Amino acid sequence: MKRSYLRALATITLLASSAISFAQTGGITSGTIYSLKAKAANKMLDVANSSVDNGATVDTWTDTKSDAQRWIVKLVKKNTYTLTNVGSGKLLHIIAAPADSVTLDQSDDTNGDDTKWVIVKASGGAYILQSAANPKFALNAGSSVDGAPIKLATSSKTDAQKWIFKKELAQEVAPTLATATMAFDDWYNGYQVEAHKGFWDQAEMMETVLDAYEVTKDPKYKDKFATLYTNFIKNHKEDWMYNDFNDDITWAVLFSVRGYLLTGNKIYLDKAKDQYDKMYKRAFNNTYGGGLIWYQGKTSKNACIEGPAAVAACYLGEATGDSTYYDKAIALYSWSKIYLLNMATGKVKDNVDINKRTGLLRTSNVSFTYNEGTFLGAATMLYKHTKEASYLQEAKKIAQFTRDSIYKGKVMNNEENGGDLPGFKGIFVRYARKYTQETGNTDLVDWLDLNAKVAYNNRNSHGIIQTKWATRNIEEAPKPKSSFGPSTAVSLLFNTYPLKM
Ligand code: 7K2
Repeated sequence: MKRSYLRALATITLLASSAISFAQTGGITSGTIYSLKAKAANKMLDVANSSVDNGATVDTWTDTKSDAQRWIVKLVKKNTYTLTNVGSGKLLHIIAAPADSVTLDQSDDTNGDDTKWVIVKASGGAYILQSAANPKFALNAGSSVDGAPIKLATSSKTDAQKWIFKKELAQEVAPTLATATMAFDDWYNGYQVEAHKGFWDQAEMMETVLDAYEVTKDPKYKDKFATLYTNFIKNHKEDWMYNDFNDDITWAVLFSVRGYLLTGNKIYLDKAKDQYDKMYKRAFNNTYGGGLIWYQGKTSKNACIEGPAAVAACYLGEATGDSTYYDKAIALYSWSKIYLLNMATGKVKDNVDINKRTGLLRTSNVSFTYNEGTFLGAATMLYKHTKEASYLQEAKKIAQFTRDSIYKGKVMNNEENGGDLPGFKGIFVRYARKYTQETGNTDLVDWLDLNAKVAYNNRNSHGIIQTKWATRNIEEAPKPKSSFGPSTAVSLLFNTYPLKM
């Protein structure tokens, strides 16, 4: 069982055993997990965006079975309780002295009355929660709109102030196998991924299926991959060279070569080798000193081709025993260090191109997580192959840049706009897993676990998690249009389980 799950159980047991000496409100069992549904609004008492931070707003939301909607109710004095959010471990708290319209947030235990609630039994199996700081004011759900903040209001005993308590069982805290499996099924079936006809997005979703197989070894994922592979060839033919995006070819090479390494099916290897070799031949030139062009006929050389092509070459070297593939990987990586990789910071810049007016080279300063991801992977694989410590140091730089500079140690919550961007983070976490497992460096583990836990708690009622992992999925019906963005959390959940060694 996962450590975080055990920790949650231990907290509940501790809370259950502590309070027995005061009179309890009838029907409420101290130490039990409850969900609270607002009677009039018919929505759950919820921590906004499943935040784990002090000060996060408490609102109402559709029932998504999230731990952000579950509360451990603990008796602290006569008929008076604290409510601890299961997702965050923080307490239901008023942000100011009780008055009409004072809002609620979650907070560490203040030991004051601002985190204590007098629970009064009302009619129809419901309860009223009065602030212990001034019982004239009660918790009021004024709106049934998802995300409407809960406020205090003068006690009226109307349905807006009635809450239906329901006992809930402790559930697993992501990342665990069960949470990853549920997220996979809801995504895969909900979007009919097998019928999707995309090229590079489909390629990366096929990698997510391979992640599930790699981590679980459950043959059902191998079978799904076989179906996806057949469909991919049906949709995009045996020879992909009609596609001018060299990166597209390379993403598809990645699922092919990994498909071989994980299943032993030689057809996948033959495809990977054939398409990689053709891609490399047409994409490599000596402008700017080397590297692959991103798109046939254009002049830019982009991290989104150099990184995947270096990783694919390492996999091909591993799969074929042909060391010239590793030579290619080393050459692409070394060339990328001139223009794209800032090894002082760990940042991976998007592309280098010629300025047609000045004739000088210009490196784009923007960075995207998939590029940090593939170069983290390339550095890890080249370290494993060469045993040169500089690769390990560089991998660590890229990993820590992503965690600390891009995300400040918080949950990854961006790249939501556009067709391609929403899929990027799923690629990063794939290589974050590889880095962790193959180098033994644990510097990303706690951060990735936090990402997995919060992302899972932000799923909608269809079990779909959008690409902004720290934001509750507001798209209840219909769910987010594209399957690619929601695939990233599936990648996250499998690639973080079980990451600890
Ligand atoms: O400019 C490139 C790349 O450098 C940049 O990171 C992204 C940002 O945009 C393009 S890459 C987008 C392509 C990915 N490969 C498949 C193509 O269909 C797609 O346009 O988004």
